[in-house]
Amino acid sequence: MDYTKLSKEVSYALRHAPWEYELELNREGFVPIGQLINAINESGNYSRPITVEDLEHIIEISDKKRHEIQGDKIRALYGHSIPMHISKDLLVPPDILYHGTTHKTLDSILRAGLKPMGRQYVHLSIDTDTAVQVGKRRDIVPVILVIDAHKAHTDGISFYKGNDKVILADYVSAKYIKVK
Ligand code: HQG
Repeated sequence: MDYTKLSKEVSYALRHAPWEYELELNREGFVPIGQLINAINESGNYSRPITVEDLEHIIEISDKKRHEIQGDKIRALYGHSIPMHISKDLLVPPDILYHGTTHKTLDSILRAGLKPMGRQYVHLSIDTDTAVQVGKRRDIVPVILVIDAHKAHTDGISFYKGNDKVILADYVSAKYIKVK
């Protein structure tokens, strides 16, 4: 079983294109596991039909906690780009958060702030290691931004839970952002 391929397909279905799998996400982004399994198995893309144990396995072995199973439902914890708004739980952020990005986008971010771009939320990291990992997807030596989350939160900006390393926001104004 190609678990990397399966994890990517689950992310694609739950974050970006549930309609291609005839799935309807609830407001927290959950779908019935059985429906997701049936839809993936219809493609016949894997060496054998996938099972709920395979989905549990990709969550267990993944370096990032991307998906979550609750009872008979599964969801992506972050990353959504679908038009329907996924509701996330509010949290009080740590005082400082980080964001790893590219040199190319730095000027724009320092001018316009961090925007969700193609996704529903801005993705922030709880530590610099995570931010470096995020930024390295696009720049060999990423820029690490330091976010004054304490000040932003005090000013009334909402932060939401992604997973243990990822915190979400609707938008982060440039006034809370410094380059590390
Ligand atoms: C940038 C992955 C210009 C932003 C990761 C980023 C993460 C701006 C890009 C998760 C901008 C959007 C999300 C502005 C933001 N002007 N560029 N005003 N504001 N940007 O992929 O945070 O492996 O949508 O800096 O690890 O890179 O898929 O967001 O470079 O946790 O599970 O616009 O996706 O997780 O890129 O990554 P993305 P992201 P997975």
